Amino acid sequence: MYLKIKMMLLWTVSLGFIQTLCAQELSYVNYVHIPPGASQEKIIELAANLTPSPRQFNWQQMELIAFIHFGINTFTDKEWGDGAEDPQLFNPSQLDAEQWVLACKNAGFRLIILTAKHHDGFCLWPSRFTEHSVKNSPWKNGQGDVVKELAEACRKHDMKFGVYLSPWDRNSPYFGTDEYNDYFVNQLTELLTNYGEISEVWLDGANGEGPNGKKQVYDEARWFAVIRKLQPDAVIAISGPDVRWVGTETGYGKETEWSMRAATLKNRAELDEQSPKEAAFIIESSSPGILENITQNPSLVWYPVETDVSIRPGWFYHSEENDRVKTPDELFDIYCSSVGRNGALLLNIPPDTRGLIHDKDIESLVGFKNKRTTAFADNLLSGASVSRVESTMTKGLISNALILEYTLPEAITFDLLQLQENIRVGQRIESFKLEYEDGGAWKEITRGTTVGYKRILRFDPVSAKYIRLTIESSRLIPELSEVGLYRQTGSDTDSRKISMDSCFFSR
Ligand code: FUL
Repeated sequence: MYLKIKMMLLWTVSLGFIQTLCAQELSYVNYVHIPPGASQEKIIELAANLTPSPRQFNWQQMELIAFIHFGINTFTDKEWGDGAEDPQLFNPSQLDAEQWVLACKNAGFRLIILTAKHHDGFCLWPSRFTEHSVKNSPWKNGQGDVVKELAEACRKHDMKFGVYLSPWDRNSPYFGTDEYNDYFVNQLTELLTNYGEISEVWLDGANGEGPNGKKQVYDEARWFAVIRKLQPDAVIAISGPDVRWVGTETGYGKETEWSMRAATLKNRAELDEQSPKEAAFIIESSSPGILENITQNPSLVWYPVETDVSIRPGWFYHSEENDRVKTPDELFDIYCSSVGRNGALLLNIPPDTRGLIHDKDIESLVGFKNKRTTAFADNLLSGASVSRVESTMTKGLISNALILEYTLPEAITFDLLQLQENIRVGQRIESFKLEYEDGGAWKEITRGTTVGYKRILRFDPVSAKYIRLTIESSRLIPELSEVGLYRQTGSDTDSRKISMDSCFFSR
C-alpha cells in the first residue's frame, strides 16, 4: 500500500522555496459548489483542493495584527458609548501615531487596524457626513485627523494599515432607515479613498438600536462591492467574506481549526463580476469537521480565522487596568494558541488619554517579542537527515499518509513542535503524532489534529536522537512547508533581544 522511498536527505526548510512560489500569481480555488449527489470521496477531494485567494494568503502570512481601540470612550472611561457624548471631550494631549507604530512594529506586528468609528459613532477623521467627529473637538483646534496621522506613520515605517468602521452607530440619526446604508457607504468611501492602501476592513457584527430606537438592515452586498472596488487587496473581516471571527475574545483559538468551511453563499451579480473567482458573500458557514453536514451547506469556501483579544481586560484604555496588562508569558501562550492554531492574532493595544501607548503595554510587547525570538531561534532539526515514507494513495481520506523519520548527529533537547502546511496546495492534515525512540521503542511525545497555516504544540522537554512525525490521517496527500523542533524553555539568546528603547528612539 505504501511506496517506500527511503531517501537520506539533508534537511532543508522548504519555506524559502514556497515564498518564491508565492511571489508569483498562482491559481487558486477559494470556493466551490458541491455537485448534487457528490460522493464522500469527491467532497473530500474538493475540500482538500481549496486554497486561499491572494489577499487571504497575504493576510495569513502577516500572523500578527495590532488593534488600536481609541476614541471618545478613551476620554469617558467607557467600553461602549451611547452616541450622545460631547465631541469636546476628545482631547489627547500628546497623540503620537508613530509611537503606536513603532511599539507594534518592534514587537513583530505587520498591520495596524484603527477604530475609525466605534459603536458611539464618533469619527476619528473629519468626515464630511457628520458633525460627530474630531473636527468638533478641541484637539488641534478641530483640524486634526487621527486616521491620517496613523496612515502616514504606517507608511513611513512600512506597516500595513486597516480600519474598523462600526456598522452599528448609536449617534447617526439615519440609523434604522434606508439612508443609513448611504451614510455608511459615504464613510467607507472617505476612508478607502483618502488614506492610501487599506489592507483590512473590519466590520463588527454588532447591530443594536440607533438613537431612534430602530434596528438597521445592513446592505452588506453593497458595502462589499464598494470595498472591492476601492481597495481590491483589502480583506473584509468578521462580517465579511474573507476572514472569519474565531468566536471568542480570549485569544485562544480552537484545537481543530479548518480554514475550509461548509457554507451557504449568496452571489450578487455585481460582486460576481468584481470577484469572479471568490466567494463574495457568505450567509452562513460551519466547521466541516468530518464533512458530514455538507448537505445543509452546499458549498465549500476558504474562510480563515482571526483571533482577537485585548492586551488589557477592556478594549479601550482605562487607567485602573494599568496593573492588569497581559504579561509576556500570557501573550506567548496566546500566540501559540492563536497563530499556532491556524489563525492570525489580532491583539488590541489601546492608547491612553495622552494618545500614547502606556509603558506597561510596551514593556509587555517587548517581552512578548523577546520570548518568540528566543523560542524560535533555531530549528533543532536543521542538522538531521530525513527518511520519508509517503502513501501512494491519492484519493479520499488517507491513513498514515506521510511518515518522516529524523536522525540527528547527536541527541537534541526540545519542547516545542511547529508545523506548517503549504496552504497554496490546501489544508489537508486531519491528525498527526510526534514520537521519539527510546530503548528501541517509539514513544509518543504529543499529538494533534489540524495544522493548516501553522500549528504549535508545547510539551515537557524531551532529549532524543531519533524522532518520528506521522501524519495519521489526511485528506489527500499533505504538503508540509515546515517541520520544526525548538527549545522554548531554558535557552536564552540575549544578543537577539530588543529593548524598550527601540520602541521610542528608532524613528
Ligand atoms: C466587539 C465590540 O462590541 C467591542 O467593543 C470591540 O470593538 C470588539 C473588538 O468587538 O464586538
